[in-house]
Amino acid sequence: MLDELENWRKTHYTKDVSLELAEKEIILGGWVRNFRDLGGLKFLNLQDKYGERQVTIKKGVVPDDIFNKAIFGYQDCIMIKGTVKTFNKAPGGVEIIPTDIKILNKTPEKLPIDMTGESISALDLRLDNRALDLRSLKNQAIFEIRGEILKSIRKYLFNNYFTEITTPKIIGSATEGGTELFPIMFFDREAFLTQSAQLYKEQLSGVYERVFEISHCFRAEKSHTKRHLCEIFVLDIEMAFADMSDILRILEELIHNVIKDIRKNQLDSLKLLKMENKTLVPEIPFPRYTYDEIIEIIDKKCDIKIEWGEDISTEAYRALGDELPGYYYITHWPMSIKPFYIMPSKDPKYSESFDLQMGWLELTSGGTRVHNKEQLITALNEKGLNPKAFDSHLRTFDFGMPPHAGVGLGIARWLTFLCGLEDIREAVMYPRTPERLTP
Ligand code: AMO
Repeated sequence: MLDELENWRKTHYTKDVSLELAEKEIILGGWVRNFRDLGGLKFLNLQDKYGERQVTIKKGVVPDDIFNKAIFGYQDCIMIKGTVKTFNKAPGGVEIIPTDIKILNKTPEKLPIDMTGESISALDLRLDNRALDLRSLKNQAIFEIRGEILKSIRKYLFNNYFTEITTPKIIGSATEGGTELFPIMFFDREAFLTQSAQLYKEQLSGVYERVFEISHCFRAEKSHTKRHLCEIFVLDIEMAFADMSDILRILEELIHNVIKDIRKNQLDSLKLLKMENKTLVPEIPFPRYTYDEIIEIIDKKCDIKIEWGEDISTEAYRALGDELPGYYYITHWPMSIKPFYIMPSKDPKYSESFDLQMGWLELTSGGTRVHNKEQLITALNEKGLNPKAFDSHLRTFDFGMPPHAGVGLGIARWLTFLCGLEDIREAVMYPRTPERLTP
């Protein structure tokens, strides 16, 4: 028989149960992380969204009916009413001696994945059971850090006169060139899921001057790497009356500030992930290398040849990461491998574009944009795109579009790195990859 919630309400989260509450009566609610029955003594680790506390159930100390009722399965959903006692060896330096218990929901005898923290189940199995898996202390730490990143990004950008925008995710035609789009039915017409807020954020930089959006984008790439997803969450920034150099400065200051906030507000999460000595506040400005300098480093130091004009291969990035392990910029990429909206350099072989790298990992791309309509139409034609398909976008360039520049940063890529994770899927609550559509 399961208990009813009735008028029981949590008085605290586990993290708030500290020595100051000694001898006070509290109500906690959560799940059974661990349960050991030693005969006359039972130990229960109750976890909630913020961590865990120990509940000690000793025969003769707790009422007999409560002692007898205290038989739990892993991840049973329970509430405990009890008194806080000082106990050095327990998490938080306290234990709870129960006066009453509610068992609100039971779990099967055997859970599909390990939830005690003693072993780590295979990632695919964990993802199959994600809502359960997300309760692990490691996942709690990862997603607390993610929350801090988003909060801190907003804080920094609002303090710097940016306006938060939201742009459509259902679009009528390609944003970035027609490839990698997911088609959908929009009533009786074909439409697409957006692959980037690019065009809308450019348009809105001509309205609100400094804009940002943090939102989903969709990439129909059949990539099977540890850094590619089909549904991504991207920070998009766009600034008017600015060029690439302004974005380089804003972005490094943002990264610097966000990591400072993570260390200030989420040090325990970093510690749980054993990243407290690795995820350090980086010095700014970040080193800047041109594409030409980078392919030379890859050639001279890594002994890998990149033909001028080619993208940098994964193998070359991996080797480069050994040479340049921190944050650094790669600027002035060949125009031939950049999208139509990127401004060519004075020497038009090159472009006013950049990537922010973290070692081997690409975190962002961005650059100065073309703001002249005729030049943009020429660029579309040169990339083999039909300017007619961009008609409504191009029209906005008739009405005084300012010079502008911007950047897009993949949140999950950055989180993967900040938390020292192996696979980007670990940095997303419900990842979408070519194989995974559920849960
Ligand atoms: P880009 O296509 O480089 O640029 O995307 C921006 C950033 O998003 C992340 N990202 C991905 N992360 C996981 N899986 C993927 N499949 C994936 N694709 C991209 C990366 C990448 O750096 N409109 C431009 C940005 C701009 O110029 O402002 C754009 O979308 O971290």
